[in-house]
Amino acid sequence: MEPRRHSPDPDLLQAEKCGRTVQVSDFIRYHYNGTLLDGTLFDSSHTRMRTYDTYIGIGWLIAGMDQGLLGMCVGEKRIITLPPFLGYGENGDGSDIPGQASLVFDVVLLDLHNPKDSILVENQVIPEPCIRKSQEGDFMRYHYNGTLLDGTFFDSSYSRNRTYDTYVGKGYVIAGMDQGLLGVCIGERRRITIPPHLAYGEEGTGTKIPGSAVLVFDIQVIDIHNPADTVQITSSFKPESCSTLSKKGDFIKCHYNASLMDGTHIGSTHSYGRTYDVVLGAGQVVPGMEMGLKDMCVGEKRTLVIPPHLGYGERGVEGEVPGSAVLVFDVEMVGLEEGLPDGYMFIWNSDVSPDLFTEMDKNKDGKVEPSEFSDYIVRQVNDGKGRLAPGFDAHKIIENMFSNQDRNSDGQITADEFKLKADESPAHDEL
Ligand SMILES: [Ca+2]
Ligand SMILES: [Ca+2]
Repeated sequence: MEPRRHSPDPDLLQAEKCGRTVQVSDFIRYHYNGTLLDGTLFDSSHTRMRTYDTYIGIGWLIAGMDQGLLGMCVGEKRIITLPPFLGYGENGDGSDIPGQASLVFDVVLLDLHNPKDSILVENQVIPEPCIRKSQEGDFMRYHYNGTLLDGTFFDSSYSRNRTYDTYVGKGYVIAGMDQGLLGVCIGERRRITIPPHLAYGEEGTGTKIPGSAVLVFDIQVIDIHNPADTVQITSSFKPESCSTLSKKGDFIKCHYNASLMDGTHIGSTHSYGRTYDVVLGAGQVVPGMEMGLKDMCVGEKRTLVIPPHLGYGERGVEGEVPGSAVLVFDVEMVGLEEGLPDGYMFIWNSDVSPDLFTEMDKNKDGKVEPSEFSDYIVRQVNDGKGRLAPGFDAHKIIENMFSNQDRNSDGQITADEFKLKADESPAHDEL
């Protein structure tokens, strides 16, 4: 007599329904109530509050269970009835099960794997085009939902509202995840099913992941970068005349839209209602932006992909940019004012007057006061005879120029102080 199964579907139909059924040499975790034919309960995994975990089909179980559990799907319930010779035979188990007892097991299968399993990748949704696939050593930000094989939830990055961030292929995450995160596109979704020997093993972890549990992660990749990445610059539009290119010291005006790699909007000059004004090379913006705005002409449009080490780093910007995020800037340069040569804050456009000091000393008292100095420089700039470095506060520059000339810092420049400065400076210095 075979053990009778009161399961509606034959194994084959079950496999079609659930994808995988219990086979000989699999490892399974299940709950059961064991009763005699009269309904007397002799054993229950439920009352012990832990699953029964075992290999199947290789003699670890009584013969009737070794046969009766074959072909089950995870989540399936079965009632398996055994005759005594497939259970504990003529003598019973010596305590609760009498001799010649038929046994009834009410079983639900929770987990199933084989020690030979590797990870399983399925349910992939791959973006078109796939602009980048993760490689060993990359840094990835991703979201995940984690469940056990029977659907029991154990963890989710979505519920914390922040991505899980890690290096890939370097042993920072469980082995199965390290494998499953390789070759994944930015924006891709995939399900990674990980057997316990590539996850938390026989011990499990915490209160939610039992020993020998198979884990199922549904992940969504937000971004990928490598610490060796530089800024990626793609020019999407160049005006026909594009000869004057931005360089260090230039004062440029731009519009931009900023987003994360998954399209999340970060900010836009259009919504701020003003341009983004930058003196290149002055340390006013993150290094990636400095690099991305160089050699660009007015009217040009670019997309800049800035990795975090050239952007806002591991910390990000509170409430705006997540830590370690890759940023995407769609930039249009709308204005460029050429800067002064490196190190200069003021230059003469034409020849310097031979009698500067006298011209500056308007009230002819032999000293140049700050107001006389400032008035004079502003007039030269307005008349087109001199130029201040663009993008900075003109009053601050002029104040600095004055202090440089006022050697003894008494608030006025004498003819001697002025001469000293003029002697040691080549033409076209600050004054
Ligand atoms: Ca004076
Ligand atoms: Ca002085």
